[in-house]
Amino acid sequence: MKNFLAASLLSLSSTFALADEAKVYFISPVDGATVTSPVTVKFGLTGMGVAPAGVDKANTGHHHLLIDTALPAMDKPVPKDAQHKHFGGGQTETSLKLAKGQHTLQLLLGDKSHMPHNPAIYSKKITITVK
Ligand SMILES: [Cu+2]
Repeated sequence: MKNFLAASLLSLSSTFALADEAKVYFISPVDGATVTSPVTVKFGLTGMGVAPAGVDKANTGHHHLLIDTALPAMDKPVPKDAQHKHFGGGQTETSLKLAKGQHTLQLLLGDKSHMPHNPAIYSKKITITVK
């Protein structure tokens, strides 16, 4: 009985560990894609839920799209400018106008106050070419 309990607890904790691994990623475009502007950008998220800014709910956040820029400071709210777009309404896609040439895109999840989570949840930085 004791062994059974220990085994159950073990499988329970490994389930939680998996659920903890939240991931944000681009559904489209894919890394290296050649696209035309406006670009439809779709955000994917697993292991967490999307909630609008201001909603205080555990394990949720909203998307930030970083355009042609590096990750911002992780101990401050995500900046809000042309290179840091907030999707505080809980949107999971956008239509993005970009000049011709190469651009980088990266997603960073933020909480109700636009703060990155701890640990921060961000996507791989992808490079696309607008023709
Ligand atoms: Cu935000």
